[in-house]
Amino acid sequence: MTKTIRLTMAQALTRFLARQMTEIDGRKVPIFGGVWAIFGHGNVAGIGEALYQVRDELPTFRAHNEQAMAHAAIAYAKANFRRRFMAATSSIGPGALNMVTAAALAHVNRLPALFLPGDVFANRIPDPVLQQAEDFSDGTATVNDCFRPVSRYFDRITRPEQIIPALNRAMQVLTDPAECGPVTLALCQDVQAEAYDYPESFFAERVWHQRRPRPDRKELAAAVAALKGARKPLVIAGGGMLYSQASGELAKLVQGAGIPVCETQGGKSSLPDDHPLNMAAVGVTGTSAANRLAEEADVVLAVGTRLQDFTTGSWALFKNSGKTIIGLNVQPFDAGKHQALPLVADAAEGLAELGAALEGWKAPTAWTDNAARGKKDWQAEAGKVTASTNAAYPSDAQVIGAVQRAMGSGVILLHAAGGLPGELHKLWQAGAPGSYHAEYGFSTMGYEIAGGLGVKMAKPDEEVVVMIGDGSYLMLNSEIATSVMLGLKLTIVLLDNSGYGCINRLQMATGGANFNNLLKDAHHEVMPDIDFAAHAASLGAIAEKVSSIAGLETALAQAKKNARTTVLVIDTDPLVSTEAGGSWWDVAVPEVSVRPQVNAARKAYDEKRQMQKIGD
Ligand SMILES: Cc1ncc(C[n+]2csc(CCOP(=O)(O)OP(=O)(O)O)c2C)c(N)n1
Ligand SMILES: [Mg+2]
Repeated sequence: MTKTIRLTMAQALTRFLARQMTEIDGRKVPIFGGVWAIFGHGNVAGIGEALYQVRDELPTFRAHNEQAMAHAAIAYAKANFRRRFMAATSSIGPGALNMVTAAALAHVNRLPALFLPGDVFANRIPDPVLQQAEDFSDGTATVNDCFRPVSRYFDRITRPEQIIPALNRAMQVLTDPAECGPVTLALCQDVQAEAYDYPESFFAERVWHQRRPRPDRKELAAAVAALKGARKPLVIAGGGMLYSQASGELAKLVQGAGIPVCETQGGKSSLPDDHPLNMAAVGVTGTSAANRLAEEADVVLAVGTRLQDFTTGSWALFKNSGKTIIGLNVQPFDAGKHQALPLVADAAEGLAELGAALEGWKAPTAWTDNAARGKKDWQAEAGKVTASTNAAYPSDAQVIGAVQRAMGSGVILLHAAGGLPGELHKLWQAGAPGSYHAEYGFSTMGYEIAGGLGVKMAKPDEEVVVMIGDGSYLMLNSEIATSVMLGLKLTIVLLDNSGYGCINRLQMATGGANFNNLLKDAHHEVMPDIDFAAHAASLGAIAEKVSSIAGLETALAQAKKNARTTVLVIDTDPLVSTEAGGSWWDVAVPEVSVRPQVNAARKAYDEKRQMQKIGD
């Protein structure tokens, strides 16, 4: 007879999560690094009690905002190259909905996270309960249905035994490199507390390993033939390269064949910045070294990338109309984009097999030498814009230079939104794989600080540096207090340009009037004068406002020694960004306007659109 154990659904769930393991560097560790929780009536009695029971094996962490705690969970998974992840549980209603944006972030970035929002009563007896959104026409709809389009797997648990197949499916999705993304299990409040006789075997320890599919023979042969015919080959390294930990295979292939490499935001640090074949950032925020090659490339090996518009310059960057794209991707959806020759495989496996098949073949040396010259030119340009200055309002690039000089390439640098992503993509000299952590798939303002916290949980021995604008800081800063509380030190560099600087620049570039972006251009009775250092200090951080680039470097040297989260604030110029490098980006300009500046911008826009290519 099957041995069973009588548990509530919530107890079964937490016990199951605690028994899921993985192996990292030959060591068995829990695959869930813990559970983030903010309790309310929808989860405190059920999941809350159950988490308490397993607190030694599966720690629970308390946060201040559900979106932020989910950001931390997602960043934890990214920093672990998707080998380990976390869960996040909320009450019903606002707590649950606060996590929806984060679920979308994980969905876009293909990152695993388990969302466990509380849900309404399955028995419907006390309806409507506090925070229940009643639907006039659909008795089954709850606010948690908002998770459906942003979850790779969604389920609502309305009976305790449903958790068995649901958790089985959840683990499949969380650990599958192709399907990987957020899983939402909406947990009806009454069902969390309901008991069932669960088979004991359900709670047996299980060790999960990352699947590494190898390429199909025909697809491999077609890709090899295309590469052997190339005169101007180029590799694009995307985030999948890092998730697959394929840097060694990449270096071997490109060094053997003399193929230059460029990197997306997600793929930056696939090769160290100083690798001679690394042209670094590609696309809208790319280096001139990478983009001039992208314009000419005849065979583009796109590895682990979604080919989003920032990478392709809205499909105006790759100008060689006879080009072939090879999509080396573990997910067929991505591998076949834009008529690419698909090469469906794990990046490391695919690169290793390509490397073996290409042994002895070399790209024309003129092409490889041309790449090396471009890299030298770019480094000279980058050196100029990041050099130290006495300017009262330095540029973002000058602040980046200071952070790089003070912290080196050995830190983990994190950013997400504002002007910084573009500047850092171009200018940051990344070190080891994973040392550059960009959330630029969803570019979520407010990811930065909570994301830094998640990275620090994953890599407690690393120095984590968060770079953030004043706008993102004001949107979501509360987890500074959590970082202090948990003893997880971050160094946060806050660039205060008094507003949404990058959107103001975009507004001007599209002919718009300066309107509603910088604080001075927004409706106000009193011009805000926010004391960010005082604010950060009130949350428990060590905080200082510096008044110069040199002052920032001194303060960063001290921050390195601090044991507690440190916030350094510096005023910056909202109008300056790095002109060098870059490529066109499709942002639709109004066809009709009373503003001549808009009409001029539209004319230029129509001309630029002629460069866009679809299907060739
Ligand atoms: C949640 C969210 N809302 C809006 C945007 C659109 N957006 C992108 S950058 C930006 C301004 C960011 O301001 P700040 O953090 O001060 O950086 P800056 O542009 O000044 O460098 C806005 C509003 C976004 N990316 N995310
Ligand atoms: Mg700003």
